[in-house]
Amino acid sequence: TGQDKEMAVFSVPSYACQRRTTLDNQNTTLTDALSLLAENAELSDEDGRGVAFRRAAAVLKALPKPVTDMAQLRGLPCLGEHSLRVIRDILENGMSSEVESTKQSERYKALKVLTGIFGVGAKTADRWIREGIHTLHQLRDSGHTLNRAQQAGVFLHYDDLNRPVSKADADIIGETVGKAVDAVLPGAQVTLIGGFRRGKLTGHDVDFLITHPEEGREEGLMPKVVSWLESRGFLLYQKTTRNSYLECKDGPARPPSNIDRFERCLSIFKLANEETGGTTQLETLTENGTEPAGHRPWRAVRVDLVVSPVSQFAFALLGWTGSKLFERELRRWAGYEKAMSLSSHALYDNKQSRYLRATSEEEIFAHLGLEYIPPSERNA
Ligand code: DCP
Ligand code: MG
Repeated sequence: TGQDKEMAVFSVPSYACQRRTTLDNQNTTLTDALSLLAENAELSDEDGRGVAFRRAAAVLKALPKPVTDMAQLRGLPCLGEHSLRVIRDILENGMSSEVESTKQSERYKALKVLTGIFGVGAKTADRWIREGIHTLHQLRDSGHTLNRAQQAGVFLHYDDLNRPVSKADADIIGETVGKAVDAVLPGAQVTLIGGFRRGKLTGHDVDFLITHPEEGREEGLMPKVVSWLESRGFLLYQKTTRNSYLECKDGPARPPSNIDRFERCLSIFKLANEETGGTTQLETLTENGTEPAGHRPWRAVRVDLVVSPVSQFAFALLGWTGSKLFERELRRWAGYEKAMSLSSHALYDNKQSRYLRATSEEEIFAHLGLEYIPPSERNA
């Protein structure tokens, strides 16, 4: 019809890993609304609903223009009945009553506060809410025994860890990590991964991938890096684990044999403020027992370190660059469309019953029969 001609008609492939999604989102009102419902579902242990909302939001993020009319969405993938209802409400009434009531609900507010604590996930938060704990004060007065991460999260660094980290902060931390790695294993390489590699200007943490060009030299590297950082006062908290990635549900069918070398360190960095001199430090503490942010010359920042053997580097790089939905879609594409299992360690071809090697992300996309998508276009 004549009306359709004036309206932009969109066409989008079904898997997010087939699309170029930049940070230039033309539909933020709609995607914010769907992301909030996704977050609420995920926090309520409804992962299926969460993914459905995330996929719908990702389709809208890939559109070159703002959506103004429901007719423009005809034929687009991943837009279920529920997501379409939310979009229609916003286009017609300027808001979705479901989104607004979720945002206002005591449960959602409490989930946000409690999962804002370092080391507290949806399950723990849900258990506390069922006990009537909705705020940090109620948690503190409840007499619950908190683990080391949670104590750091509640009492020491709650505000800092819930403030976005800037790219400038990420770069300063990158220099420090670079120095540490260089000191304990010359020749080892540090790469910025996660959201900052995708070009984001802020993040909830800073992620780094460490490797060495000679296979095996990276073994035992993490504890040395951590001691170097710790002895110089850069760490407020750290917990080093092995293979945590493999324990997640979407892990690969089978890991390669040298898998146990994969190490990860979840840490909290002490980042010095730019302008240190001048202000005198006050001795007063806030009610939480936290030093007020304005009166101390540093802030706490979450930093995630991962060590990978060079043979797995391309897979680790691809797997840790994100976005989370892009990663999920890559694995879904590999499994459903190619009968392959992709992890951040390897790619296994189920038909050929063998691992496919790769030394670059480009090669992995090629193995998967996908056009190469650079990090800045993986913001699904
Ligand atoms: N990742 C993953 N599985 C995990 C942990 C991480 O697939 N168990 C991947 C997907 C993420 C990337 O690693 O994109 C980094 O994780 P973050 O949670 O730090 O996510 P981002 O860096 O993308 O976002 P933010 O800016 O909030 O830090
Ligand atoms: Mg990150």
